[in-house]
Amino acid sequence: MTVQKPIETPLNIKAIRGEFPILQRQINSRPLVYLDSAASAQKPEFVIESVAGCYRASYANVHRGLHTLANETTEAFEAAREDVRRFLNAKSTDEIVFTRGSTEAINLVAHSFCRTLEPGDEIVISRMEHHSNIVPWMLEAEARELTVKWADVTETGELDYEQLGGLIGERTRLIALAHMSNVLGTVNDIARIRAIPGAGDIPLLLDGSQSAVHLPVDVQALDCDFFVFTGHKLYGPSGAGALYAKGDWLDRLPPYMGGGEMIADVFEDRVTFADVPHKFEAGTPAIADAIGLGAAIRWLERHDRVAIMEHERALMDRAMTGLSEIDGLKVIGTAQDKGAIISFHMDDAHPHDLAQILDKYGVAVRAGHHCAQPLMRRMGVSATARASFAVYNTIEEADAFVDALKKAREFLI
Ligand code: ALA
Repeated sequence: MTVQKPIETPLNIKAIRGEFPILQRQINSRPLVYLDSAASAQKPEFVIESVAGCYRASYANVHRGLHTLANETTEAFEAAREDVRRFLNAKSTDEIVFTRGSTEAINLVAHSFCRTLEPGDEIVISRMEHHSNIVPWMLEAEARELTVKWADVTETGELDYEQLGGLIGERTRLIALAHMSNVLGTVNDIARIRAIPGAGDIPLLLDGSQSAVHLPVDVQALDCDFFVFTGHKLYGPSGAGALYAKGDWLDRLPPYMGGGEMIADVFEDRVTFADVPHKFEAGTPAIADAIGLGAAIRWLERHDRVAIMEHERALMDRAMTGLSEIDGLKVIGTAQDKGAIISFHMDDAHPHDLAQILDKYGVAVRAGHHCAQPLMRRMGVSATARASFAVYNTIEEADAFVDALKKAREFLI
């Protein structure tokens, strides 16, 4: 076991861990070391109870009924919208749409925004995007004769800001980028992107799936037009996420899905729409999950966001130091500003084999292309293994991960 100095943090990590029942599990007769939170984080009792409590004690459909349960549930659902607003520092709850997650939120913007464009208009994305911030734009580009332009990524896994600047032109209608890469951990410099000549006035969508978890986020300070995130990575339930759309964007855009709840009146020859944000929330939403997302936010707000970020980065640094001692191990993504995600490969060992061997030691990591094939190609790999850290991880777990990898190396190489 590598012996290093303990990490100092004002957070009571032991108490935090105690709130996550699943972290008590043993995997293959060893304590679970859960390093796959970038894929989906575990849930504290407070969130579990909020979802269960909704079904147990106060559940009905929202915005429709006039009975007590319908009113209580609508109140809890709208309170969760206020939780999202406060969490992102949006100006108004009218800027917040509940979605199933980031993917649905980006599809919503892609569909509605691109309907306002002309053939030949351009969307700028980057090679470090998750497929959820690639495919929706490609689908729209094909349907509407738009062009998708690709910002490049450097060897260390940073955005090539200069090349990105060269993509901005008269036909650029939107820039859509990850705020923090799910593979590299790179945190993109949004102020720098805004400062690129011509880019400051172009609508900007940020995929906050990772950043909302790992960084304090303020959509007004970021000056983005759209920001999306998902609940299941934020210690909340799967099936609920949110879209932030600045100011009057939601008023200006046509709806995404049609159905109940999003209408004002339906006639045989025309439809008028509900006020925002309801215009974008067709059908019965994921009621209990949205309420659980609000609970996850309130749970997270009990802790200092900067302290969480520093704790996670200290764990990452500790693991990175350990990994640097392993022959043939290469970390993909070494940006200056990097959140607590480490993607790596080891000589010729297949990342899937690495993940399976780590699992034998109770260590859960993800392996594969991480829904980012253009990035894999750019970095010259077909897959990586990925360890991602969360607030509940400990220094002992960072060490256990490195030790398990050393054993995997002895076994595989
Ligand atoms: N988007 C999730 C990940 O990066 C699933 O693993």
